[in-house]
Amino acid sequence: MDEKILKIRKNLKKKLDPFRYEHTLGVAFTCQALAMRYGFDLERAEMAGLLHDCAKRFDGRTMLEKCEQRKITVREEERRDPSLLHAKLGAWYAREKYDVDDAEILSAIACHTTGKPGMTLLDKLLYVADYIEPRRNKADNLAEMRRLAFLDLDLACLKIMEHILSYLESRDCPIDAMTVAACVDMRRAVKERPVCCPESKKEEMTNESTGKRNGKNCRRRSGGEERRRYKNY
Ligand code: DGI
Ligand code: FE
Ligand code: FE
Repeated sequence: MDEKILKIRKNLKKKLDPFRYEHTLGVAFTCQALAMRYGFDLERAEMAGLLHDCAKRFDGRTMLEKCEQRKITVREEERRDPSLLHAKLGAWYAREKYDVDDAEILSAIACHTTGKPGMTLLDKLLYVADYIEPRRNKADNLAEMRRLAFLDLDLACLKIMEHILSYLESRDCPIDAMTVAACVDMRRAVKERPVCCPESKKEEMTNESTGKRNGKNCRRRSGGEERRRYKNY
């Protein structure tokens, strides 16, 4: 794998502009750091990071043409805003030109711009890494998201999605239904996830709020509890 990674890196250095290449390295590195934290294979995380923007070297019209030539399905929203296409076109390049046959890596590349409902761990690692990588400097919540990413990946993902949506709304940008669906799904996932309580807290739990999951005592987290946890970071 090492040799393959080096070859891809060399190729991307030639193909991408220097800023995009630096961003790419930052995302690959951040994917690896998050993979260490959340227990994902480091090489697969690096590969997803390295290739995620490999198609971001064409203008919108060219990407639209390339998708049509390659019979890649283009939704109405993508036709209206073809810059979104670099994600799925990138997944095509990863498979056809960079010889990646790992479906999870291809999925993460394809959904890295909008997200999607039911994101896998790798989808989330890449989505968050793309936003927080060290050379990003525009978003006003970067410091907070960089910290949160290593504490609670799902919550970081949700906060980033919400931030992007409000940014797009404030600028009257067309919003892809997939971006909204991804955010709604992540909000549901964060709200519904169980909290496994430490032994010492068992007695604090009422019968009503106590349930069993994976053999451990759990309860559903309320919105208030979620907000308190987040505020404490
Ligand atoms: O390719 P990058 O710049 O590294 O990052 P990216 O692939 O996440 O693209 C970032 C841009 O995509 C960011 O400015 C927000 C935008 N974006 C995400 N969802 C939507 C969107 N833009 C529009 N118009 N509509 C969306 O639904
Ligand atoms: Fe991108
Ligand atoms: Fe990117």
